[in-house]
Amino acid sequence: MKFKKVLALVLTGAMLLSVVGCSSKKTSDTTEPPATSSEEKKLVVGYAQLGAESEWRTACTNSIKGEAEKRGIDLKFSDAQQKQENQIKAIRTFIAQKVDVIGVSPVVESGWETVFKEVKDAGIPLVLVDRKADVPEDLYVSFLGSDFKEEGRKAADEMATLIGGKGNIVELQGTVGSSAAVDRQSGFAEVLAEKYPDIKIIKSQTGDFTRAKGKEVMEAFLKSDGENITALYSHNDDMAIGAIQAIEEYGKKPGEDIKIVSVDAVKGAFEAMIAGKLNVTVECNPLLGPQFFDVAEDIVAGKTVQKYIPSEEGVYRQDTAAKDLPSRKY
Ligand code: GZL
Repeated sequence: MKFKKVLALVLTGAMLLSVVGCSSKKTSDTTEPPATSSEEKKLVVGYAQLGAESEWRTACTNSIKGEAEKRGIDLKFSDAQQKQENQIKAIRTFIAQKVDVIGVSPVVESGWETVFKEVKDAGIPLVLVDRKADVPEDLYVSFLGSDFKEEGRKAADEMATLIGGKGNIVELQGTVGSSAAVDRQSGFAEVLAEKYPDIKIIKSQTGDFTRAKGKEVMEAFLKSDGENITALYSHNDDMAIGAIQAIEEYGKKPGEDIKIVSVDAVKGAFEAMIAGKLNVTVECNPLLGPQFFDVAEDIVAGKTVQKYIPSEEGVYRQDTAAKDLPSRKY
């Protein structure tokens, strides 16, 4: 009998110790500092990037990734290799992952309504970055990027100054159906129609924003109209740099025999201007990371954000390129 009593006492004590142990463990838990606010409130953002087609795009991607790292944001990033179906797949993955905010640079303007409705139905705020999409405004919270039409208008005025208001232009357009290409083309054409009747666009074709395609299309322009081309208007610097190679191989001097006005203001453009092969580049700011995550954090904090947040941009010319280059950030 005595043994049983002792055993019962020992077992009871052991049980009490284990409960206290847990509770002390629990109390030790409760005495531990709460998870750091960043762990509790770590923002999770999905970004559907369109590709890696140009220097500009690389700078944009680096800005997004660098800023996320700086802010301790959990960034889920995808590169669609310039295919809309890949961007749509990425957006659906972000929905399944229940991210806090989705950012997207739409490769083209059309074909987004269905998937953007899925994002809205999932209660996830959507931010358009860099390029626009042709959807009802209630499907996205904010668009941050450049006024591409204004870039086209600036390029036309620069072109007119360069060639004395008269001449034949060939045009390298960006990706077919992209807001950047659509608006840079219309802004340029609008100003020619309004102010420069003696400047004619004799050929216009897409180079898909890449150096390789820009060179290929410029070769075709030179083959058909080589002795009749006054100047080139290129929707981005990468295609202009490709065209420069084609013009040299054809036996003419880019920037002299054929003037060149381009868009983006990436480092490669400044190097070409310093070499006298490019005349003007209209800036298009790719460093959108800080603005994008400001918007994402404001949305999550319940603040009101602007529907359209324009980028600040300038124009850069050959005569100041050597002075400007050292301070360029992309
Ligand atoms: C413009 C951006 C364009 C750049 C190109 O905001 O969408 O796409 O001008 C890039 O260099 O490929």
